[in-house]
Amino acid sequence: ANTGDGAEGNGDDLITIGFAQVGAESGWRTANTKSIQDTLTTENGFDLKFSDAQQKQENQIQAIRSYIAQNVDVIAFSPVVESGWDAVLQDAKDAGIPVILTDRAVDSEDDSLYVSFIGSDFVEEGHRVGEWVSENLGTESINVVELQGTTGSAPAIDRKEGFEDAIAGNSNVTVIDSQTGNFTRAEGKTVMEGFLQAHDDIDVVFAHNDDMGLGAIEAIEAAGKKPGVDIKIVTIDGVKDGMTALADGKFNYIVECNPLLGPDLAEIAKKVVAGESVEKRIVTHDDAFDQEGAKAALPNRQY
Ligand code: GYE
Repeated sequence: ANTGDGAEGNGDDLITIGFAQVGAESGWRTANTKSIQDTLTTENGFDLKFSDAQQKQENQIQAIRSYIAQNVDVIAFSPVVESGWDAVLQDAKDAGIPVILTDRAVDSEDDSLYVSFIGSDFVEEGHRVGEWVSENLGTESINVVELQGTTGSAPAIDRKEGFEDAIAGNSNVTVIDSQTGNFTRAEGKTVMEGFLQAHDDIDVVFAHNDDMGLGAIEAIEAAGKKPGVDIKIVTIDGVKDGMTALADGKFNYIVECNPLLGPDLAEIAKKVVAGESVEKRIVTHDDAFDQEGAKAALPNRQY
């Protein structure tokens, strides 16, 4: 592939794409990786090079640098944190390799460093959770603890902001503690154990993703309380385990975050390589579910 002069590439007309994934921290991430690997296949015209950064920015930068060195046609990645990308993105640009952001944003001021950004509106997701809490649980005075996603990541920053904005007008709703659980089930559980030791008046857990909420279930049950009843749990993602917990009454509300970004990525990559113009921002559609909604949706969930 690449410049089309026949001097390099894979000997056919496949598009070589390097994808630098964040890691395998959550059910969402597993579904996202599967969507990308199932879509960017040779049958669909792609030669996919895939790397897993194990949630470390330095690994992601190294992967991107190796894709530049291999002179791939397109680089795509989901930035683990928002900041610190300008230098490597400038190198890709100087090498003439277009970059597509999937899922998470960067905070670079120069938006010519990437051609398109595909993913959900995380502020909106946090806002929808906050609205639901305020309207359904905030009719009396409630204490909320927050399990934040990875520090410095776009979804953690934006979901916190959206939630805070939505509850700002309701003085019944107070966030009494907030810490990162790094988007994993294990850390969600540990942080929740700490919250339960420090506070005996927790009414609601707001977890930035399902996995941390699932960890919180374990901590709450170990403390002899009923998740979903004694302590309500609201989360974001809508993966199978999260939807099952919601249908079982252990979660109370989920705002979906769609991980199936492979098809949009394939389409944008093809257009970019063909020299066509592409949309700078593609916002994915997200649903929301309460317990009854989860029961109805579960049989047809893809992930
Ligand atoms: O919500 C979480 C994952 O960036 C939207 O990352 C993604 C988030 C998702 O670890 O489960």
